[in-house]
Amino acid sequence: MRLQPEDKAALRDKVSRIVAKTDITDIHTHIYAHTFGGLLLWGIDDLLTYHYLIAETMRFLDMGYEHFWALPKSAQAELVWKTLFLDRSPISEACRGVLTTLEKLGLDVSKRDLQEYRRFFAAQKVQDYVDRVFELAGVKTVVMTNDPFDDSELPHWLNSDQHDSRFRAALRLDVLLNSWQSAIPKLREWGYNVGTEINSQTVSEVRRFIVDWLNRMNAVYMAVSLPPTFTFPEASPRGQLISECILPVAIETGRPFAMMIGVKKLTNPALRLAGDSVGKANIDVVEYLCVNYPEAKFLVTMLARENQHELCVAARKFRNLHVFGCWWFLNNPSLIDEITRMRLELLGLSVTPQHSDARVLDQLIYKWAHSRDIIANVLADKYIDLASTGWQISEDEIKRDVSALFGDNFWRFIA
Ligand code: HDL
Ligand code: ZN
Repeated sequence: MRLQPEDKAALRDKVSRIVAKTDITDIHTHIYAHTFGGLLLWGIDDLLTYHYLIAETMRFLDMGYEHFWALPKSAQAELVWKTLFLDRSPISEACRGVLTTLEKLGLDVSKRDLQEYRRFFAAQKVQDYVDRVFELAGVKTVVMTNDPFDDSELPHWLNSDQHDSRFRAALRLDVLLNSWQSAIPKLREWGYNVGTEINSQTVSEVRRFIVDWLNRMNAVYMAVSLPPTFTFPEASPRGQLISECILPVAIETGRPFAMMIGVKKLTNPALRLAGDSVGKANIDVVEYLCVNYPEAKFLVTMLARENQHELCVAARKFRNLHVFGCWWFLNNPSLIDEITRMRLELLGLSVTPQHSDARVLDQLIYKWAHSRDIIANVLADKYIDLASTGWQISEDEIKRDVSALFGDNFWRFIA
C-alpha cells in the first residue's frame, strides 16, 4: 500500500510531538541532587570543563597536561572556549551540546559572550535551576552513580537524610570489583571483617556490605564498568566477588547487575578522567552470565560499536538481559541513529535506547534534545514502514511505545 507523502509527514509530525513531550527516566547519569552540595556540577564553567571537551581541547594545545590541570577551573573553561569555540568552529557533539543548552536556556549564542553567559548562571538559584533543567530536558527521574568508596560522597549518605525523589541511586562497585586490594582497608574501617583471601567469612561480609548500601541508598541497581578483557568465570578477586557476592545478592534482592563493558581505563593517564579509551569486549561472557544465572537480571551496555550487533543478538536469546544506552563514545548522532535502528529492528520495543551519562546538570538539556530528535526520526521511519502495509497505529499506541522506551521498560525490568 503506497502511503501518500502528506500521510508520511503527518505521521512523522505526530511521532516527534509525542517524543518531544514524553517524560524520561534517565537510567545512568553522574549528576547529583542539590542536597549533595558541591558534587552537583552545573553552569557554563562546568559545562566547558567537561572531560570530553578537555580531551578535544588538548589536541590543539602544546601546553603540558599538568599545566592545564593546575589552572583554575575558570581559566580552563576560557581556554576550552577559545580553543574549540572561537579559534575554530564548535562542530563536535560535545561542543554542539554546550550551544544547544545555552540556546534552550534562552541565551543568545550568536553573541559568543562568555561573560554574559556567566552572569546568567551566577544569577540562578540552584534548587530552582534544577527544576528548570528537568523541565527543559523533559526528564522526570534520573539515576545517579553512587560510590560508597568515594570520600566526597560518603558523608552525604552517612549524615544527611535529605533527598530529592527525582534522583534515584545506583550502587557503583568499581572499587570493590576492580580494585579489591584498595577496597579491603576501607571495608575493615567500616566494620566489615574482610580479609585478602575471599573465603566464606569475607564473602558473607562483602554481601552484608552490598546489602547495607543497597538499603541505605534505596539503590535501583548495582553497577560496574568493566574492561574489554572482562571474562567470567575467572579465578580473580573480581571473578570470585561477582560469583560469590554480586550474583547471589542480585538474585536474593531482585536488583539488577548493570555491567558497562569495554572501557580501557587511563589509556592516556595524563588526561585523567578524559584519558579512558575503548576496546571490543567478548559477548560470550554476557551470554554465559545470562544462561547460567537465569534468575539474575542484567542491565548491559557496551562501549565498542563493534559489540552492538552481537549485544542485540544476545538480548534476543535472554529475557534477563536488558540492553540500554549509546554509551560515551557511542553517544554521537551518527552512532545513536545506527544503533537505535538496529535495536528496534532486532529487539522491537524491548530496550532502553538511551541514557545521558550527564556529569553536569545542564547537559540533560542537550543530551536529551539531541537524542529525542534521533529516536523520533528512527521511530517515525519504523511506523511509516508499518503504515505502508496498511497497519493502523493510534496516537495512544505511539504514546505507549515511546513511554516504554523512555523509562517504562526500565521500571518494569527492575520491578
Ligand atoms: O564509567 C562510567 O560510568 C562512564 O560513563 C564514565 O563515567 C565516563 O567518564 C563518562 O562520563 N562517560 O560518558
Ligand atoms: Zn557513566
